[in-house]
Amino acid sequence: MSEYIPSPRDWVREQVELYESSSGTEGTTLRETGLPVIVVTNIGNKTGSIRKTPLMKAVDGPNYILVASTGGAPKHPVWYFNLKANTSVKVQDGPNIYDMKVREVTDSTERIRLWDIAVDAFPPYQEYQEKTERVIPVFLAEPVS
Ligand code: F42
Repeated sequence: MSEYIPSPRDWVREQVELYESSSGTEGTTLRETGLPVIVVTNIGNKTGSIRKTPLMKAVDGPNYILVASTGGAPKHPVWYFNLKANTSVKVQDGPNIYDMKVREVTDSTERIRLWDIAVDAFPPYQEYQEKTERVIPVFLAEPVS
């Protein structure tokens, strides 16, 4: 069993702690926005340790759209590389936890469709894309049957 290493960012670590300790009934929104958040458990691509990454909730049927925006920062978040290296994740959505497989969406038609759903769910993604040179990666997490 790998070790869990919490996020070095206080507000992120505290959100994960509250989310998990309340079994997904508290800490489930992004601060004052009231918009829903999921927690994606992933494996560190160098350490092999367990990482827990809160992300905005955007869904396409049973699938979750994961947007590697980090507020429009110039570099991809580290979890992007974790998901590229280890595609098995757990997604906690409120009280429900799902085993899922992720893939980066590279097909442009599919990406546009999923990006639009994600922006509807969390409009600041569009501003984040406008403020960074990189194309913000989009993953689709699909249930493992
Ligand atoms: N981030 C997003 O990108 N999109 C969102 O929709 C989003 C929503 C959101 C909602 C609530 C919330 O609390 C946070 C939210 N965030 C969102 C922020 C998100 O949770 C991450 O904190 C953010 O994207 C930064 O991710 P990061 O993976 O770059 O995190 C850094 C700070 C981090 O934890 N770094 C670790 C560290 O110790 O510095 C490394 C973690 C790691 O995975 N290490 C790897 C390993 O092997 O263990 C190796 C690292 C390497 O060099 O490859």
